[in-house]
Amino acid sequence: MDLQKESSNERSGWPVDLQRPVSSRGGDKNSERCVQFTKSESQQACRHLLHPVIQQTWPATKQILLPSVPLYRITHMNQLEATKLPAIDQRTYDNLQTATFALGCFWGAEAFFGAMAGVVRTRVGYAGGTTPLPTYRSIADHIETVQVEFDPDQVTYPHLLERFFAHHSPTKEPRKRQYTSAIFYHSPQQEQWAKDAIKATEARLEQTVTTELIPYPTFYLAQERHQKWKLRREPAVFHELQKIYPDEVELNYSTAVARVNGYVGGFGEKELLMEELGSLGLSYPVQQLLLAHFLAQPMTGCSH
Ligand code: MHO
Repeated sequence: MDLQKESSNERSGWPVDLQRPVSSRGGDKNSERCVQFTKSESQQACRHLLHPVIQQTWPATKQILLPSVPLYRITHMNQLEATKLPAIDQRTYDNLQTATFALGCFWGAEAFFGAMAGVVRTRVGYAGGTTPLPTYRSIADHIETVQVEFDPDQVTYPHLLERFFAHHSPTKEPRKRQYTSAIFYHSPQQEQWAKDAIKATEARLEQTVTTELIPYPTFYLAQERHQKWKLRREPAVFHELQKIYPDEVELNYSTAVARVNGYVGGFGEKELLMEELGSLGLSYPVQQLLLAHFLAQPMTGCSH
């Protein structure tokens, strides 16, 4: 199949060859915006669609859910309409890296990392279990997880680890497997840094750290209502970003959206917010509203 040709389905944009069913292709009512792929299909799709989640290796038997709108549209849109995008989303990066963490409820965790300098994209999902196709309602043995793409020239993995350990209680037993503290390492170097950080945290807290250290597995993207949860609770702000990114996949891929999701929840540093405020794609009144939310919010985890 020539994936460079735009032989794509009108509605979803996936190449038509990938539209045919693989067994039931999901079937969960919450995954209607997802399409299920086998490994070889995913690899082809990955090359074509530049999907960040699947640029990893995984066992041949595993399948993965991808959003039903492919990211190559973003590439097209960036070329065609670059000037209409928020300035922060027009930046380009040579060498982004991925970090995957679990630190309790993923709503707050995504906002926490999204507001951090050097973090370029965030998304939430499920990882660490064996049950196929988890969803929020049938999470089974998976853990709520946040995945972060970061620019290592601006923020290092050890710094992300330091923030990870500072932001939750890594010595407590989780109230459910769903909220287990875990680091999913993507390379031997990340594994070593994580081990060092666990040791340093144990020395600092004088307690045993219960954080699980797990090789990066399949990551199942959560349903869109869980992505950028904090932002979705503030309609006046959310709707301006939705106007720029009417497509949910594009919305979730935006740095501006990741940042605003963090700032609206009170996360991040005021200096960075002031520096970035004009680059987030928001009108002047909504910039002021964002600032007001930032100053008023107590940096809550999961609640509204
Ligand atoms: N509010 C829920 C957690 C939601 S979360 C995405 C609770 O605290 O039980 O797990």
